[in-house]
Amino acid sequence: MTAQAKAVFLKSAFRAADFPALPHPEIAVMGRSNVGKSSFLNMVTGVRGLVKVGAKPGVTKSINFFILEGRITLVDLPGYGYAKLPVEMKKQFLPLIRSYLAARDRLRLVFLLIDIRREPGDFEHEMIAHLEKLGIPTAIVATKCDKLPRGRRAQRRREIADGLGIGADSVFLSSAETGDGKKELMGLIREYGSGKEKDV
Ligand SMILES: Nc1nc2c(ncn2[C@@H]2O[C@H](COP(=O)(O)OP(=O)(O)OP(=O)(O)O)[C@@H](O)[C@H]2O)c(=O)[nH]1
Ligand SMILES: [Mg+2]
Repeated sequence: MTAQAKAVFLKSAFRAADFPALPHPEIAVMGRSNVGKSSFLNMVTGVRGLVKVGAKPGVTKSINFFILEGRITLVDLPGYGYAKLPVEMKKQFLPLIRSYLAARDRLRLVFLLIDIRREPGDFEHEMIAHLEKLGIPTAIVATKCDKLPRGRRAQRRREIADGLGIGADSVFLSSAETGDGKKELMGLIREYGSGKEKDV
C-alpha cells in the first residue's frame, strides 16, 4: 500500500485573534489571487476538495489551517488582489497576511506561488524581501505548468528565476491538473515539516 498524505481542515481565521495555537511545524502557501494556492494544497495532499477552489479570483477570504498527517500545519492564505481590482481592494488582505507572518513562530517555510505565464511583480518582490527580513525560508512555485508545452517550461522557469534574482533550481514547477511537481513539493513539505530542513 502506498502511504497517502492525510490532511484535514482545522479552522478559518479572519483576524489574528483567531489564529489557532498549534504545536506542529507550519508551512504556508501565498500568492496572487487565482494563482492556484488552494488547488496546490489539494494537489500536494492528494485530498480532492480539501480546500475550496474557484474560477473567479478572491475565493479564499480567510486564513485556513489544515493538519497534515497529524503533525504538520498547512496554511492557505488569501490572495493578493486580482489585477483588475482597484488598488485598495487588491491590498485588502495584506495586513492580515503580514500579521500572520509576524505571529507564527513555528512557520518553517512559505511557498510563494507565481503563475508560470506571468512575470514576477511588485507583490512577489516585496513579499520575498519581507520574508527574507523575517528569516522565513521561501520556495518559489511556478503554477499551472500544464498551460505550457513541456519545451517552454524550462525557459519560463529560468525567466522567473532571473526576474527574482535567484537560481532556476529554486523555482519548482507544479500543475494541479496533472500532478506535476507533487513528489518534489511533498518532499519539501516533509523535509521542512520534520524540522530537518536543507536550504531551498
Ligand atoms: N490548468 C490549471 N488550472 C489551475 C491549476 N491550479 C489552479 N487552476 C485553476 O485556477 C483557478 C484558481 O484556482 P484556486 O486554487 O482557487 O486559486 P487561489 O490562488 O486559491 O485563488 P484565491 O483563493 O482566489 O486567491 C481555478 O479555476 C483552478 O481550477 C493548474 O495547475 N492548472
Ligand atoms: Mg484560494
